[in-house]
Amino acid sequence: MRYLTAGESHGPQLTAIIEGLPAGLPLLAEDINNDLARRQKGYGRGRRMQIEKDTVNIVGGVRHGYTLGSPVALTVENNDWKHWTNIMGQGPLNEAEAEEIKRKITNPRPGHADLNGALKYGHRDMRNVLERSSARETTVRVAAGAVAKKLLSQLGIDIASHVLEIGGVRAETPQYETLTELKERTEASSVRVFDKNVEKEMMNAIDEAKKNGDSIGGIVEVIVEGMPVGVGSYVHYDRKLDAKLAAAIVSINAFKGVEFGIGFEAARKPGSEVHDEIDWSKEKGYFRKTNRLGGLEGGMTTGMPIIVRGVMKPIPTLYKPLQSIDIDSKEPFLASIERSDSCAVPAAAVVAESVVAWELANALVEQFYGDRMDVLKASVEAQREYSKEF
Ligand code: EPS
Repeated sequence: MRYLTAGESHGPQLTAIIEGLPAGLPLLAEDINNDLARRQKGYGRGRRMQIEKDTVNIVGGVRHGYTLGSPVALTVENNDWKHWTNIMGQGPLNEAEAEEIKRKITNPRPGHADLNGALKYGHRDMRNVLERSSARETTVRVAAGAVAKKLLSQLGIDIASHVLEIGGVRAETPQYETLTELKERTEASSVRVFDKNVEKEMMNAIDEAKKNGDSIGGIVEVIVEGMPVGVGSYVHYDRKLDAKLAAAIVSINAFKGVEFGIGFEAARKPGSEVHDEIDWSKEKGYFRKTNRLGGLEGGMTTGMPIIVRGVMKPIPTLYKPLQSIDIDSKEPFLASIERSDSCAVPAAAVVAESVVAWELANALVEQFYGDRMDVLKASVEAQREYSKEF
């Protein structure tokens, strides 16, 4: 499968086209809208989220509640567009309009795509860069991820995400019985954290950053249960599932690093404390006694829960200015104030969950069968039985 997205942050809409989804997957707008609403929440978001109320239009590939096997097209309108019809209009401007909006953006924000993007595409008005590099685009990545999650749920695979760290405030590793418990507790938290003891502290850190005109980042974790064994491959670099997941996480705006299982801690421990011992039982088949490697060995799933973490840097759009250079005057200036979020880590957890869901759904469809949901289901089930009895 693959998908493309299009659309600018303050343009009329965002679009995703998904190609290669099996026919016969039940799919309703509400399956997607729930995740769009989750992405909009989170303490630390700016004013834009009060303007938007993201809902999806399914405009291709679905009939009477089921996918057809044809491309699935999804759109989400930008409510803010009505305030930007001149600045972001598609047609040429008349003289009066051009005069009204003549201010170009010539002052790149440190840490954003502005300057590199302007140099790459030759844009003297850096609005042409920032409109697309904006994290607004993650709206339709979450929409595509929600479709992937629906496919995973049909195969008995469950996924959750939560926040582990914000602005240096670290939560305890969550102790939960079921993913449902983890989901219910973290969804009820305004910073999407399981550990109640640090919730207020995280919110205070966000308030403090906001007060100082600054921004803060953090760490999010995605957990997936129910993947069959052997998804991905060891035979070639571009078929390793952990490599694909790592690329997906780092492709999220402002994400700078990835860990699986105990992650970077593995550098400080001997092999005997890193690798997971193998066991077998009649009910479960092969399993690991621990899950330090986060469900992935040799580029393939082990059947244990997949545990992936991503590091998000603080958002580079700051009220507190950093030095930059105006590309017209070449004079130093203190970077401009744009409307921004002081912390988007809770929302980014939902984005991380979505991109992980996409990679896993894609790997399953590629490996087991891609045309029909019933055949895909039977094929995944057969693999589960096979690996139990192997
Ligand atoms: C963003 C800047 C803000 C954020 C935006 C990402 O938008 P605006 O420029 O309209 O104030 O709210 O995030 C979203 C719109 C979203 O849907 O997540 C940026 O510069 O990346």
